[in-house]
Amino acid sequence: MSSRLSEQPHRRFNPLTGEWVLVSPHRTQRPWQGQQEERVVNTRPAFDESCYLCPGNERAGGQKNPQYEGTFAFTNDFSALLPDTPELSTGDDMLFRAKSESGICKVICFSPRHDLSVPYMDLENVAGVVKTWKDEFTAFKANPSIRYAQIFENKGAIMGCSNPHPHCQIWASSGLPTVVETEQREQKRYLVQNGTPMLLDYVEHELRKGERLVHENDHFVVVVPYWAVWPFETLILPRRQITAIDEFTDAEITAFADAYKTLTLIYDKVFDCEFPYTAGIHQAPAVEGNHDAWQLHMHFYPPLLRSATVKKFMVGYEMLAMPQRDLTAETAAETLRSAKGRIAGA
Ligand code: H2U
Ligand code: ZN
Repeated sequence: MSSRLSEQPHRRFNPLTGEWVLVSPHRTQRPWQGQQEERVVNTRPAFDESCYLCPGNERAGGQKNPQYEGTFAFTNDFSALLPDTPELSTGDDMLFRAKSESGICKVICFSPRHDLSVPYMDLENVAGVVKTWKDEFTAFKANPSIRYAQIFENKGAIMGCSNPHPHCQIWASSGLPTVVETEQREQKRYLVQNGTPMLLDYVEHELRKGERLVHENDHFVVVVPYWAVWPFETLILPRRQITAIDEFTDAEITAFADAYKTLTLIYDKVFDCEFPYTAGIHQAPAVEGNHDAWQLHMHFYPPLLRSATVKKFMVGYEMLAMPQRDLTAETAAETLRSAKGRIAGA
């Protein structure tokens, strides 16, 4: 992009959502007298007898966790979606429209260790998490009442995570969630217009340009997307077309684990803290069909902006007009690459 444009206030287009983000590079120097978050440094024990996710402990619903050794998946005791919801609808009322939604919600503990988040787990164990995602997705695909499986991780109290024991969730639903529906529509539009999957074209451009690259291995690439909204937002993208996680080979499971582990380790190095984020995989619906436009990808949305204690707020103009960011995607990628340089052995 022309260097003059990147130094001026400008807007950038997100082709996945069809929305714009306002970029104001000159604004990073403004003073901050607002809210400060607590700096989160991990002082957790390997086992916490009061944790409802640790092996052998009792959960809120009264069930006891097994002495699990790898990942442990269970049905959420407070599921937002239930499998036996009757099919009801208000019909086509223009102003008061509703229909029932059914589904299954699962919680997946990454490992028995209460203290080990993804960046500090062995690569093999992170691969075990990715393998569990593949197995869960495959099972949901075989379930005729499920249309989509949303895999996500909320990390850190600042992101609403209710328990520090490393875990993620999968919410599988009878309908397509709205963000996924939007990305599907835009990817289909791109395929019709260009004849190739959007994110496959995109990753090739990013590899050629290099300015937003954070990490790459044989199968995956990590970039700060050109249209990033959150300060250190990133995307993990495959190098070949992969529409959903059930297509991952064993080598891709390990390579995806490497991207996940390395990126989160880089994040922890940026401000020397346990870096919070919400992350999740977008992929084709968990039903057989033509998913040619889809390219699986994982979004990371970390809220921290300028230090371990100052986060970005999505309020005011962002809520009422359009999202806005101060530092450019290129500057954020540079910061992440220099944090990567501080990882021992990198
Ligand atoms: P977070 O990923 O936002 O921390 O959520 C943890 C989930 O764990 C949350 O959805 C579930 C909550 O319903 N949970 C159980 O299933 N059993 C429990 O004993 C407590 C929490
Ligand atoms: Zn625990």
